[in-house]
Amino acid sequence: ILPFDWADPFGLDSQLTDEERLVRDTAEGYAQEKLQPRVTKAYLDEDFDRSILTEMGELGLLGATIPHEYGGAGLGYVSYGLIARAVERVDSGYRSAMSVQSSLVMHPIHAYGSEEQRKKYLPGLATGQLVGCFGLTEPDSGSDPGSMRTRAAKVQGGYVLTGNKMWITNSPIADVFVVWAKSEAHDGKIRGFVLEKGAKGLSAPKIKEKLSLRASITGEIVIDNVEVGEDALLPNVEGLKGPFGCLNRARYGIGWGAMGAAEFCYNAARQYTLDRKQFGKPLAANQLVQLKLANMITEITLGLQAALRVGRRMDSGELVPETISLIKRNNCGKALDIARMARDMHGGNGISAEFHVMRHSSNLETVNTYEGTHDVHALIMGRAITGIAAF
Ligand code: TGC
Ligand code: FAD
Repeated sequence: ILPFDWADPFGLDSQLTDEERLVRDTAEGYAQEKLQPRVTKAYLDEDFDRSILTEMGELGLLGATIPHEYGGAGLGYVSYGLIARAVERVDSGYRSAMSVQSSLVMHPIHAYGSEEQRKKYLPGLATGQLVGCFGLTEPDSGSDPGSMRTRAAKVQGGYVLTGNKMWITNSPIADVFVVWAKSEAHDGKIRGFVLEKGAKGLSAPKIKEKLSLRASITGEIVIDNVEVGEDALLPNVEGLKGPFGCLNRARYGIGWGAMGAAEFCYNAARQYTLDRKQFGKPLAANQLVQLKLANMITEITLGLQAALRVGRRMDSGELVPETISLIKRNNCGKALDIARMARDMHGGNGISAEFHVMRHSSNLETVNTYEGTHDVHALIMGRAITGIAAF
């Protein structure tokens, strides 16, 4: 009989390879040493420090699954998930910056781009010299991206794009914009285009006064008759499966990341209730408190184990999108519950920035919404369960 490990009951650590443990230790070391000390000020000031992307790039944390020849680390999806978990343990906004760059910008350029596009953009994105963003959502098209209005008209030698994208992570600081538009030249089908900062008619105003994900920068993309050459089109994908193919990877990473935020909150609630005394004994001596801690670590353990299972399947070439919906939905929803509970267990201190739990809880409101809301992922699963699309 072995003792119960309150931090890792199922021994996740022992299920990792040496390489995965090394990646995890690198990401955790960076996140704790470099990100944790600056997150509170960044959050309060609603400021994203651009140099975080170059720091991550130096450590190989951007585009971790992209092959070496394009500047990536050539790692598997379990390693990518471990990076997301380590970074999101500090802040969901920092994980956002990493996952947009890796899964939503580098992945489509690698998977759907020409060799020229790969060589032109991927090495700079891998080092963080270039920042990327992914424009799918529009003011009137969120859960239903198929209703997008952004259009690409054909002109001689290229395209002219027009439209507005909304709620776009990293857009105000982006150099490279992967934008999805309905293309006249392709029967109105959705196609991906790579736009570059500085193009005439392209701007990305910042969305201010967010009450969630404040350490991440979010903006619009205003595309006002932006003219691009033929070489801006991602040649190798057509239709919504283009953006969804990227979202599969990013949603999977969020499944891990949300558990990192939840682990922070569980650890904080455990330590706080052990240290704080009321009625002459530690808060942790009360049955109600122990029940809450037991519920937290149960959901975290199951959520991490599920994320590991999905990652192992992806690494062996089995990608089942509905299983990604399962972990994205469940892990975000449970992490949000855990963060709210941890906030409650900290009493009045729980609302202070110093204790971090309310920041995590506010962040997880976004994480539970973006990349497909909690309910939309239930509908994706519902369609696979019943064969009936309910949206
Ligand atoms: P539907 O008919 O289901 O599918 C259209 C085409 O796409 C294919 N497809 C997929 N391909 C690959 N992976 C998947 N997961 C796929 N899901 C669908 C499908 O086979 C079909 O292909 P084809 O060849 O037949 O054309 O499309 P629908 O319009 O009915 O979709 C409905 C629904 C609900 C599934 C979908 O619209 C959805 O997922 N909505 C949520 C939108 C969303 O997730 N937006 C995310 C925006 S990006 C973002 O939030 C980034 S935040 C980043 C950060 O800061 O971390
Ligand atoms: P809506 O689709 O209007 O949904 C509103 C509510 O209705 C939700 O509760 C939803 O679950 C529910 N609903 C919708 N349809 C149905 C239905 N058929 N049945 C039942 N309920 C339904 N997008 C990008 O493209 N790139 C980014 O980088 C990006 N970053 C983001 C960063 C932040 C901080 C935020 C907040 C969002 C970001 N998004 C990004 C957008 C995000 O993906 C969308 O907000 C999300 O997909 C939901 O769309 P919506 O906000 O339009 O909500």
